[in-house]
Amino acid sequence: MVNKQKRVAAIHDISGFGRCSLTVALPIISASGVETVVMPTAVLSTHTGGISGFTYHDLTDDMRPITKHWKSLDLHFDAIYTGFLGSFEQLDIVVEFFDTFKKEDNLIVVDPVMADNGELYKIFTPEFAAGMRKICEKADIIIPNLTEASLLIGEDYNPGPYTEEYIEGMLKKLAALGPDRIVLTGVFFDDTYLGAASYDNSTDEISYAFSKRIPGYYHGTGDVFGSALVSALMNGFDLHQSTEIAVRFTTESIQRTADAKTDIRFGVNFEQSIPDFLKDLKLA
Ligand code: PXL
Repeated sequence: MVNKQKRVAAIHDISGFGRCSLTVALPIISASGVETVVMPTAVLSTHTGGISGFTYHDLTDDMRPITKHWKSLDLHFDAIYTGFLGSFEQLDIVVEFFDTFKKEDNLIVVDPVMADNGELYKIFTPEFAAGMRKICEKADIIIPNLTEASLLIGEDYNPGPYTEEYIEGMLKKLAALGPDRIVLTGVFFDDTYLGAASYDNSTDEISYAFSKRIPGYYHGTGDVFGSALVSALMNGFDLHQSTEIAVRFTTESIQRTADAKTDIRFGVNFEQSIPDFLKDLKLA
């Protein structure tokens, strides 16, 4: 049987070194058999998480012409996956992109990349956080961490451990912004396990996917997780199965990186998790 190949538009920055955003999304989604079309929002020498002296080239002015050109080619995307945006104006441009390419049968997946561990990334302002809410309102699925979730719903950050009641309240408040499905990362009820909660507003179903917590804050894991989630969804897995697959892939990548004692700022070794990931996706 011939399956029509899926195509995803990935809208993130490209940080040359440090394994996040497009240097993660492109290889992971492509490895899952999905064509990956990229719109870089900025070019940096490295990500901004704990590495000083990074270069930053903003690509805001290129994004409307790229959108226009893709529209002239009548491209269809099975999913639009957005992450790190490089300027305030890009929030409007992304909304225009959604309006141009949203169809009945495709998915808008927004990772509202802006904060972690209770803090906004240093290049973002509180106004940016308010703007990020606008693009989340247009999404079918959003994948915030708990810091981003608090910013989106305008509540103080709670560092955890959490209760099921708290997480379920967050999921429902996030769904009230507009997206039908939510995947919330960084969920833990005790010190042993860490994972994600998924919520489908149309069925009111909540599921959890956990794995053993590995100590340390590893950079870029949100992008590894989001890219794996999009890959699994595009390969026909449901939201809960996709969340489980993404948790496994991310945890395996973190574990290998921890075993190698790699600098936590250098991103995780997801590359060598790809064979197991493909088995999970039933592609190998
Ligand atoms: O992984 C999120 C991310 C993406 N892109 C850049 C970043 C970060 C997080 O710090 O700095 C440039």
